[in-house]
Amino acid sequence: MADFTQQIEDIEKEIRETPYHKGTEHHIGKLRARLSRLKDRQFEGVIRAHGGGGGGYAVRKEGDATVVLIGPPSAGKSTLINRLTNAESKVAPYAFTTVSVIPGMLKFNDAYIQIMDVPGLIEGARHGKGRGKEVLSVARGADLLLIMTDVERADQTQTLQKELEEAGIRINKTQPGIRIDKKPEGGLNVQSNITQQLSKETIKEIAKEYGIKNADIVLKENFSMERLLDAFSPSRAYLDAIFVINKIDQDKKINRLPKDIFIAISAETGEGIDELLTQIWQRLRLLKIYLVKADEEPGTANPMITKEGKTLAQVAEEIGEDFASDKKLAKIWGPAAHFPGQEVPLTTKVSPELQVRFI
Ligand SMILES: Nc1nc2c(ncn2[C@@H]2O[C@H](COP(=O)(O)OP(=O)(O)OP(=O)(O)O)[C@@H](O)[C@H]2O)c(=O)[nH]1
Ligand SMILES: [Mg+2]
Repeated sequence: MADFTQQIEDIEKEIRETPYHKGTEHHIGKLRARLSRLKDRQFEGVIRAHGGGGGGYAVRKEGDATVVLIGPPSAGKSTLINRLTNAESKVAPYAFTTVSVIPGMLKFNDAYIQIMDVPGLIEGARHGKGRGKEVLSVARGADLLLIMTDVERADQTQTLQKELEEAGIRINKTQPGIRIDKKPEGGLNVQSNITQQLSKETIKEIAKEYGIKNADIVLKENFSMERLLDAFSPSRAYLDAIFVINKIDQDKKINRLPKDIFIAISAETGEGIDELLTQIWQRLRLLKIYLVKADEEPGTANPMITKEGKTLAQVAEEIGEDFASDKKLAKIWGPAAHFPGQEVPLTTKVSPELQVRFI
């Protein structure tokens, strides 16, 4: 495995020693981009050297969505998956009880939500500590992460988040608003309707470091340098996460933590689990709709799980290509219908409790 450590140190030193101002911004941008690429390559090297997500780690995604439990050893991840699903993951009062990925299935609101229990994550995971690199590669495939620690280690949340960030995983952030249309020639053309904090020169330098020499680049948000580097890095993952503090049965004071950030539970007694399930459902943006067949009255006979933002055309495609091929419109009932049986185009978005007949 190639070792980029020396190159990384050299660039970090140069960045430290270069004063940051308008005149040096493009140079620092170039260095930061180079650094970011080296770190990505170093991390990829670790993954390859350890066989990536393979070797018994890759577990097929199943169900309507996949949630991965991330936390330090002994946080109670296995206790939680055992409570929520049919899984029987070993629980014990010592670190690294779980040594592989244990999947379980949770049925909630007619949806099948796959939950994955994984080994504990510790600082230095991305360099291969513990089972870190495997855990991180499983995390990347999640639709939602539960970042979980316990009352005695509430401060570990930040360590975990930092470890994920260092491994290219962005938590509770949107995908960067950028469009890059590569061209065979003509250089770089940077456009934006939004005032940018970085100069065009800096943006171009960063693009070039990522091997983009000819392209139209449209920026749809005001990019910080950090965020722009992310936008050019192909290996970033943007994941939603819920922060969970377990074992509140041991320490009630933890209930004073800000409720909009943390959910406090006891995997052992079941306290807070209903609230957690509600949050999981909301954050996965799952929706339940009902299909109404041609010869049926509108009702709740055929529930289907789908996701916020999908159109009726996409829902029809999911039912089947043959089914979708001759459908032009839909009739809808339920909260979103202006009147029962309203005809709508297939570009209409799904909404909760929608009853729909494709015609
Ligand atoms: N008091 C209390 N103890 C708990 C709770 N949840 C888990 N535990 C205990 O904490 C210890 C560790 O639980 P596990 O579920 O094995 O933790 P884990 O996160 O899967 O640990 P690793 O597999 O080592 O990463 C066990 O002794 C559990 O009984 C809880 O809500 N309250
Ligand atoms: Mg475990």
